[in-house]
Amino acid sequence: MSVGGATDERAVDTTTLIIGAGFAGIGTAIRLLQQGHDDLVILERDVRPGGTWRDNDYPGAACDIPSRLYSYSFAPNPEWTQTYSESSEILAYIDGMIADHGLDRHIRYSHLAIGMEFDEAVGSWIVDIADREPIVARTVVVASGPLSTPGYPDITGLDDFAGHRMHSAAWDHEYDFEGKKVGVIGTGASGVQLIPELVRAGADVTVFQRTPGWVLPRLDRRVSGMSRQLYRSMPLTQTVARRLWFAGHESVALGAVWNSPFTRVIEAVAKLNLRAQVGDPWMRRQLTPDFRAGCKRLLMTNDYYPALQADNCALVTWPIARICEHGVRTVEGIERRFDCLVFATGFEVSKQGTPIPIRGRGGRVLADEWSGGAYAYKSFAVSGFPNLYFTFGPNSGPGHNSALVYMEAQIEAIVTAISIIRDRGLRLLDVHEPAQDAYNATIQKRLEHTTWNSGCRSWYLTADGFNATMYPGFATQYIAQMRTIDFTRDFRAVAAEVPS
Ligand code: N01
Repeated sequence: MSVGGATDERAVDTTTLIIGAGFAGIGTAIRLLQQGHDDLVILERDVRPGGTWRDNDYPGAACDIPSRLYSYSFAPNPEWTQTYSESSEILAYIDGMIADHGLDRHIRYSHLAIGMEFDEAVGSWIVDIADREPIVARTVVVASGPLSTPGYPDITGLDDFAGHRMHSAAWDHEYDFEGKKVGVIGTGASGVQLIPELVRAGADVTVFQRTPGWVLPRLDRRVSGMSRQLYRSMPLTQTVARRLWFAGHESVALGAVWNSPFTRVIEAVAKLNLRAQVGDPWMRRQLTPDFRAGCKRLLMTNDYYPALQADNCALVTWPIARICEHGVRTVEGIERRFDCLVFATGFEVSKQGTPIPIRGRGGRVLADEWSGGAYAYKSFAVSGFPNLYFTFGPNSGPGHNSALVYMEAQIEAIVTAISIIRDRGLRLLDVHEPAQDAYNATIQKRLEHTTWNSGCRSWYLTADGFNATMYPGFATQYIAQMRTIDFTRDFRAVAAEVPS
């Protein structure tokens, strides 16, 4: 591998190391290559790229954000066949970007990063990789995604179940659901997509719901061949469509982020949707949320409520007491027997942002620094951990707009930082702690006025209600803050020693 060009030339294997070949890692690599950063390596733990869209291939997996907005503006895709694309099409888009930009030669598959330490003297990160030699890199981008490890619920007897079991993020495609008695735990964004498919597949489905979510209609339609031809021949039409969807989602954020009268508007639309789709008053009551819309992810689906009312589906709202050898017992004492249990229970987020142990300047351990709640400067850099950048770091979650819109803003900031290190021949670039503290004080203050502070429970919040996940504002504001980073005022730059 080539050399970063600072004090100890042999010590640096690669200038930039990206951890993860999902959307964030691929997007970062494309923008780095476009800026002339050819010396980069992407570590991927799996044998295929795609991250969340590779792992979440349960039946019905699709994006609940319109495809025009769920793609990079620097890699538009005129070929989307639906307003909301299915996971296979999104994966094909990722594969297409890898092919178009020749990224495969940069990706090291089956390379699992397991820890990293900053060598201050050299100004580089030593990244440990399972069963392989470490790689030394001038800069590292953590793009491993906050929702990458399947989460199982803390229910007594979880391992006692003798039947088949699977998680939405680790689907068993060999299993034939037809005629099987299937219990589904979890009714979040993944649950509402897969439940209708299990009902359609002829399973006898029992849905265990702990908290009903706010459900909005999904305005999906096929994109005609003529429209795709238009998008291909006039790229401007793609930009226009993207802007329209962007504006639409910014208006949703008005109600779903801020605890405001607009929140009532979203709730009213969702209640009308419930009334239109569910005739039975008892069932409507069971499906009516008791928290402010936006606190959990809004659910966009047209076939979830109909599926719950199908003859081969039952909704159970009694809390689960325990999982037994043959099924699930609820608190009223009834044990229901199943052939298969499906967990649509989300992801392990406790280690969010620190998927691996990270040791920075002076031996500072990131997990310790974040033990009271994760924080960063503008979500992408942490003081004491120079030359290290995060995609989807603390308080960067979009909630109600496209993750890719936020990601693109992060990527631009990261590429700028890495270019500064290269162009100025720096050993390290480290954010000033006061700048980071001031930023986080503002973020936490603004969070007070959001729906996430309205007393609900959500994976966005820690058990004691701290929000290190979501950005308290509009995508427009987030993009603006990422474009106006003052690298001179807010960062400490240390030049590499020039060998005499
Ligand atoms: O997971 P979740 P998800 N007993 O954590 C329930 C992204 N995503 O995989 O609400 C009973 O939202 C839990 O109940 P409750 C998106 O960012 C995007 O669905 O905690 N139930 C809930 O119903 C999303 O936010 C797309 O009371 C238990 C469910 O399990 C994120 O992924 C599509 C329980 C978990 O819901 C996660 O969504 C899909 C227990 N002990 C997902 N523990 C797009 O289209 C948990 N639950 C872009």
